[in-house]
Amino acid sequence: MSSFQRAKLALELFVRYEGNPILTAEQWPYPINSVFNPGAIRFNNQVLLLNRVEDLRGFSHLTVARSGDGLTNWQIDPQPTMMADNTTLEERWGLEDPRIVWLEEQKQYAITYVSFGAGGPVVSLAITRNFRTFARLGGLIPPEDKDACLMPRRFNGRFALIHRPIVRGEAHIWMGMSPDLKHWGDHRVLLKTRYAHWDGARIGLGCQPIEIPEGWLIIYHGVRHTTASHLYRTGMALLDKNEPWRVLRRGDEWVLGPKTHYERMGDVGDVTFVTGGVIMPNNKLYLYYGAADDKVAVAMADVDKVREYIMMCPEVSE
Ligand code: BMA
Repeated sequence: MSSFQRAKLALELFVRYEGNPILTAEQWPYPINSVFNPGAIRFNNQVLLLNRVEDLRGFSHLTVARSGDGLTNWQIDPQPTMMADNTTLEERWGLEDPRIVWLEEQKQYAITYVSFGAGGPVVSLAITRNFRTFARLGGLIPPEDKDACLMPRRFNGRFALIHRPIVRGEAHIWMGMSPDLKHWGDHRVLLKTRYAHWDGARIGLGCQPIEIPEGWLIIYHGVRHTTASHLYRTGMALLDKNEPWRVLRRGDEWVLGPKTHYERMGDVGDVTFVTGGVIMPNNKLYLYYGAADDKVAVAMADVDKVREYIMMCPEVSE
């Protein structure tokens, strides 16, 4: 398989839903500026999106929208589902970019989101059974940190968190371990930015890690700075199933990037920012993403083709 053939597969892997964008500010039951970067999960035989909604002060909160087919007839909660707790320093300026995962042991959903407070953006954890009431477990690792998700189960007795701290101005993807979801250690870099590539300036986790027979599929965003804008695109990597701190493969090319008018124009143009992934009963992977930081869109791929693609990607040697 030549690199041209693989690049062709990468280009054709994800197909945008023709009804995109699926959620916009105009549809909202109360006045807002924008809706984008949703966490996504299957819940009660529906697709549930926990959307980042920006109000007219520029602060964000989270609101649920549900749909049977994950594409149409979205039922949006009439009020914000999860508001920032303005009495805390941590959540002073809002809640952003949630990722959702089902914790197998706790039988609850874990939501990692960015709390935007005086100390800078920090990753916070909330737990829920029903997406109506949320137990807040607070900030996990000191700021500046974003783009985080828990793995759904323990490895060698410990929980694993994928996250994106800024260290010495560098924005790589890290993994930390914890026995109790409170104390974190054994921090290590999983994936680094790649100089001069599409993911050379910054990277961060996209949606929750997705378990496939070959390991954990990682969808991540990469940023390229140009004279005109910051291009936010999406690529893939594969982690070992039992030792997810080991990166097995990483794609050279991106698989989704700003092309359509709704991705190129908006509050922040040239952004595709994946935050939710759902495997549907038809064996398709639906990726939910913020388009230009003001609307929600979805792109779909055959899970078998995604697996074929990632196994064609170069192996990563440690
Ligand atoms: C990142 C995050 C996202 C946003 C993206 C593009 O740093 O803040 O919320 O979608 O930038 O503007």
